[in-house]
Amino acid sequence: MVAGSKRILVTGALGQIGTVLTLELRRRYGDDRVVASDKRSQVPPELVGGPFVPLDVLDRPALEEAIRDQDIGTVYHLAALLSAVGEQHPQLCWRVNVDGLYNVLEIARQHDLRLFCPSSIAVFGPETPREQTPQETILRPTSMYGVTKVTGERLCEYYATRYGVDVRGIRYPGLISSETPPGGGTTDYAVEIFYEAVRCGRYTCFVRADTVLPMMYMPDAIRATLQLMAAPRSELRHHADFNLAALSFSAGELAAEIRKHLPGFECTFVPDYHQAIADSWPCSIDDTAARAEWGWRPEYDLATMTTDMLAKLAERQRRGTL
Ligand code: NAD
Ligand code: AKB
Repeated sequence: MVAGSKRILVTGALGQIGTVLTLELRRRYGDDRVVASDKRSQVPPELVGGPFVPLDVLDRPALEEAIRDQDIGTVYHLAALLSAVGEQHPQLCWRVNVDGLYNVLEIARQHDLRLFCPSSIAVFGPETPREQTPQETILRPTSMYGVTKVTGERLCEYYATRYGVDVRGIRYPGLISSETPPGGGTTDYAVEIFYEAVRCGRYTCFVRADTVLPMMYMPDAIRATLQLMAAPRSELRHHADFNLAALSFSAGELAAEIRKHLPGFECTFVPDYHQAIADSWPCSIDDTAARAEWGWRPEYDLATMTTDMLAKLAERQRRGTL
């Protein structure tokens, strides 16, 4: 939903979610009404059809100027560092994920913006119940990324209740997409495995075969995002911390599912530093609140996602864009 006639800004628009979300927003609202932005400035061909502004979310004056000049009413704030990169650069992770979000919230408060600010299953930690993790539960993450995501959720809640900012968000699980590669997370193996299966029929996975994490196919994630943003505000009891579930499978089960389509596919499992982060996250998620408050239902299961991913990647390989 667009606030009045104002335009939409997507921060971190060149990332895994941002590229696909920007395209879908432009399809719904028109190319000119969706301004993509990112700290990086090499715009991929699929996004050149609409406006792009280079923006570092840590530069609050530049962010505010862009929001004023571009007549922005809604921000999808996707600029962030993910868990694996965040563990390599914890200080930068805090700055981008917390200070960047704080800048966006402050500008939203002053300019009456609507916001989408995603969270993650990384808010959970080793003490959280791992099966069917409840909406309201222990939030004691052990990764810096998780620490920033809990902080972000609490900041959003504060701005929603204290200042009435309309800020919404989802605790996304690991997202699997055939379009833009992931940006340095723990769940990246569940995307890389597809790319490498199609490219060369082999993959070395950086978590154990029995590692089970909650995942979701990108079309479901985009649909969820836009559905939450379109929900009547009066129906929402939660703001920026909705649990969301679709799929849970082990890395070994994913390899076996791919092998049904590509029988020669070989996957070996060589756990590295990602394993400790993966082991601190839940296996499955209870998303009753999202279902009750805004009608969430996933469409893809492991079999339908795998069929679609492999078909899309094979098509990209034929076109020479893989
Ligand atoms: P990504 O890493 O693919 O993209 C993030 C983008 O932010 C990149 O294009 C990067 O250049 C940009 N960026 C980094 N620092 C910036 C800065 N200072 N100013 C402006 N731009 C900057 O991430 P993503 O997967 O698209 O994730 C988007 C959001 O969704 C993040 O908040 C992430 O925590 C959340 N999320 C993603 C997943 C997932 O599986 N992809 C799961 C849970 C939550
Ligand atoms: C990551 O692995 O860091 C992300 C996430 C689940 O937040 N995909």
